[in-house]
Amino acid sequence: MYTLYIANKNYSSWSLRPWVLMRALGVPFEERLMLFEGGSNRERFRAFAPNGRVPCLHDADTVVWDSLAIAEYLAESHAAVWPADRIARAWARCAAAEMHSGFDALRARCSMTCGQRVELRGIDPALLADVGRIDELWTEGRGRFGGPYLAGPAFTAVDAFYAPVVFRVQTYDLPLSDSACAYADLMLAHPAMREWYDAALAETARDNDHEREIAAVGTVRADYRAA
Ligand SMILES: N[C@@H](CCC(=O)N[C@@H](CS)C(=O)NCC(=O)O)C(=O)O
Repeated sequence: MYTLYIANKNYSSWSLRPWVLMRALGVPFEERLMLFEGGSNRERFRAFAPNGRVPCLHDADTVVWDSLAIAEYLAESHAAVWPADRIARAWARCAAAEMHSGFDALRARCSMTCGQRVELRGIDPALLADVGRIDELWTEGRGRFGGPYLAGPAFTAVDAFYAPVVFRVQTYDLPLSDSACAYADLMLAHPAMREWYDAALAETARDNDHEREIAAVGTVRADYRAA
């Protein structure tokens, strides 16, 4: 049985990727939720991950400590992680890698907070460019591979990598085309996404660093999290 270490479901975008992938694919795992405690969590997290970060997957003695590496590790035993079609698989890997190594403005300005609705003070050109590229990718993938998911008929790792963006779209009401909005709606209705979202809303722990980051970029219009 796999063990997946993650952090607060409300905030931890990197944790969401392998969690939603494994849930959507029906891969059984035990979840260990480690709460953020303000400041750096790295020393505490080093108890289970050599880099002191979440997510981290344990499979007996094997430790895999990066979300993309986790997806690739799972793919060796679970064929459904990536699309079956070779061209769709290459595209899905590129799009997941692009998310893994880019979109700095989106990460910096729109920190994931599933349970809140935030009106941004403004959308600067760098953020607009990131949102535009996401729209382009989502529209291209669904157009090329027939949808409704990014690389074809099934939920695969590339959808898991964009799952945190879907929650950000909902939180910050990011400007997307109708086709990209339709994909976000599809993802928000997925049972694995709903399970994560419901658990995020039920969390009562708050991390001051995340809360400060969110308050700095906009006005919180609604907060659906448990008090
Ligand atoms: N490249 C890593 C990044 C993981 C990451 O940055 N995780 C953050 C939380 S979402 C973390 O553990 N931060 C702990 C800290 O810095 O205190 C991955 O893909 O897994």
